[in-house]
Amino acid sequence: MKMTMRWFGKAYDTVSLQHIRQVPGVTGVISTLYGKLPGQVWEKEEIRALKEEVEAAGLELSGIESVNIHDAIKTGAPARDEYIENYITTLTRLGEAGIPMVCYNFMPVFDWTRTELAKMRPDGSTTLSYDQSVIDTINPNDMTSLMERQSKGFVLAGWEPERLAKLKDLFALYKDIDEEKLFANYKYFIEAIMPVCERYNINMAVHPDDPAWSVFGLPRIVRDQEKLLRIISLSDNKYHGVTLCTGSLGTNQANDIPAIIRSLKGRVHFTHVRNVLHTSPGCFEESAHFSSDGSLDIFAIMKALYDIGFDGPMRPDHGRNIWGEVSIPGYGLYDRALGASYLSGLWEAIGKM
Ligand code: DNO
Repeated sequence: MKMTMRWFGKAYDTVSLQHIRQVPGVTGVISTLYGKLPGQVWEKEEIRALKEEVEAAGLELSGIESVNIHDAIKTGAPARDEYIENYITTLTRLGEAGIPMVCYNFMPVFDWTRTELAKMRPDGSTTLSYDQSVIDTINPNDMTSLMERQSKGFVLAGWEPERLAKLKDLFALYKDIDEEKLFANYKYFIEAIMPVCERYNINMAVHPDDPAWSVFGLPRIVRDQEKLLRIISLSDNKYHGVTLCTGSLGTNQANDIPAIIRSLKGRVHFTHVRNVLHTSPGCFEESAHFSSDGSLDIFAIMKALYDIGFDGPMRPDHGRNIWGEVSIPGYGLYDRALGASYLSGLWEAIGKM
């Protein structure tokens, strides 16, 4: 396992590479070219500059999160082949730069969804939370203002303004797309990109849907063990794998995450480890990483990852905002550093057991 942290780039992040470098055990960052729209080709020069900046700080660029997928690919629209070509060009350039892992998602319209970005916890920290009853009563078009109101002026990955401006059109695109069609379009995409991944040794890691169920009536297919195994069966190429995100899969209490990890041996290419606290049916909040603070057994999760020989990048994923830190919601330095240290400690202990 390689411990990493997500870094949004100088123009967007409140956390510097120098700070990340001082978190014990962290050897790399996961980043992306923010501002790139789904479908856009990434320039060689931009990739090189990002890599050099990270390496100059004594860190490794351990992977990209995300190269986003254009909706024409997800919906199987006529333009999909053109966008797949663009995706392949971007992967080729990332491969030439030696990037070993690319995370992406196959969620229609919305990426991760939360209803509050700064819910106050009893200890005075704030965190992201979700309440299904709010989602049930809200018009999807109002999600934009709900997120904007709470984002403290930061651009949230997955909630880029350019994307949200087109919500109505996006919903129209998915009108006839059900789970089966989404699976078929996914297979078409994976088959098309596997040769370039194989050529450059790029592990592709699909991120689970968050929360792990359908929102606003949109189909979502990356959400439980059965569906993950079906996704893996879309290609027997080992470069086709998953981002094991415990916080996303853990939104559904029926998901046995250690069992899911064991069933995906060899195909877990990236891990996001964090905890969630279930407060009532359909409601959860992001707790501190410790098992004692949330509903997930983080020790059992780390043990399962250790047992399957997981050797890819891991990141502590979201943290609470603590000690008065103002940051991109979920991506402050302090609580993620505590999370990284806790996870590295568990890993060392499991190794020595
Ligand atoms: C949220 C993230 C997601 C993730 C994408 C991957 O904090 O976990 O936005 O990066 O779904 O494409």
